Amino acid sequence: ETVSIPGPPGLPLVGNIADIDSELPFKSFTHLADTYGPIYRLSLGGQSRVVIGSQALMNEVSDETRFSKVVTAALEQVRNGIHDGLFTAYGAQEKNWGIAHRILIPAFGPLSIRGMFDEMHDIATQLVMKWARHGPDYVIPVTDEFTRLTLDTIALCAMDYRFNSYYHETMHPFVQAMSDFLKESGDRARRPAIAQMFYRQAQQKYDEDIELLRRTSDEVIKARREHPTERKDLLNAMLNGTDPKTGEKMSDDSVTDNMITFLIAGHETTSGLLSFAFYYLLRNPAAYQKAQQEVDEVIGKGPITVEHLSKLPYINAILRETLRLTPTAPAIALQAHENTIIGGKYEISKGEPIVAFLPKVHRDPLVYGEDAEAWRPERMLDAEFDRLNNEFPNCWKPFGNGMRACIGRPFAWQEALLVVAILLQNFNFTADDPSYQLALKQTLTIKPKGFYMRAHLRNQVT
Ligand code: MNH
Repeated sequence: ETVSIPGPPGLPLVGNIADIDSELPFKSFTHLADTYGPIYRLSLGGQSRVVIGSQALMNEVSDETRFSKVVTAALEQVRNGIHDGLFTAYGAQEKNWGIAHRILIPAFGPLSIRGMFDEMHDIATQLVMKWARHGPDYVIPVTDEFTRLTLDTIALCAMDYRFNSYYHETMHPFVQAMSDFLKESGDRARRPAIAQMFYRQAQQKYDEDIELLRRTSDEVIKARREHPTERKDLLNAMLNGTDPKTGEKMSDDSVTDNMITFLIAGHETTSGLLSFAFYYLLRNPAAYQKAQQEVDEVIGKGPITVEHLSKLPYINAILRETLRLTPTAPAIALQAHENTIIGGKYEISKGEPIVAFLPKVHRDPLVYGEDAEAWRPERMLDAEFDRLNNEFPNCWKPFGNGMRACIGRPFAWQEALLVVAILLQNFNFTADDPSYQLALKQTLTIKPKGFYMRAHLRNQVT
């Protein structure tokens, strides 16, 4: 017996466009789930899609024999700039995805990432120096500062390039172009195709931004080809690596697509994670104290080493719990390979996008209990985290699923652990406005909006 999937009624032609807040879809998706439950159907841009928000349904669509990633809306637009790069590729049917995937898996593996520790530390130390110099009168725009940090880190680790973002008020032209390109991709996804021709200036700016992104990457690649190095970075992995399956190398275009992909995929998400982590820490003094105590006991006042990072279980749990409530990539989209039924009774057509809205998946009361809405790092300590994942598979999916899961996860994790630790080691933080209420800013990712803090130096700067 099948039942029809509930959902808001919508209007002819425009469908449910009025049900989605274009500035903050997060809020609308949450509200719709509260109204219709863990599965509902929407019609957007002439296409229907199903939104899910429970562990049981997440677990079902994580089965890669029945479902796989689908590129929709904004992501489809991002392909205008980076084509079949890893993040925007349709899948294994695009040959470049497989070649890049197999060449890059080892380059993103734990060993390679350990090798990037010194460079991550270099950038993190610069941030410590900056905040130490500015002193507690400086009102830190948390998300902007972390975005400078994560961008400088990925550029240095991936291709030995220094944006030096801390020293500039305005962002590097590449960074501006990237951010404008992403914003316009999102806006284009919301415009009906027919309206596109009325946006001639926007189109021209979009084309120029893409040109600038590709030209800058090409220059970095050309410089490396002319002056080869022994560095074990992502650029060398892409230029010199051979696909073990086909024996092929990555094409020049594919190297450029993926270079830009890492800069895009590799900075906003981690910056958001760090920003939310500090927001929750300042809201939860007991957790803050535990975290600082962990740093003082494990690391003390000396320099942080890569070995320290595996001995910070509480900070590890803080990061997991932060991505549970505020997954900075808040949705992933999947499609069924055949017409099928999910949840035992809901019909889904082959190819229809199924949007897994992670903030709801991650708040499933059957998994996380009565206090599912509370930020409580203790539930994410290894023993409890393992129990949850065994009992409720796929209950925590901030890095996506299967073959198309995040390739940068170990990179992001090492960076985030290091930054939280080095900051707690060197400063006491206070909220600039103790009555700050969490507000979100949404692009492809989510970040806290209007969140500021102050940094009071504790020890000698390391
Ligand atoms: Mn990342 C894919 C989340 C950091 C590079 N990433 C994904 C997906 C999620 C995700 C979710 C799956 C998207 C989808 O199904 O459509 N990523 C994150 C989060 C962080 C993150 C929450 C930080 C926190 N990601 C990073 C970093 C890099 C990176 C850092 C690079 C240095 N991510 C990628 C790439 C993919 C991806 C590349 C696409 C992989 C593929 O499909 O082959």
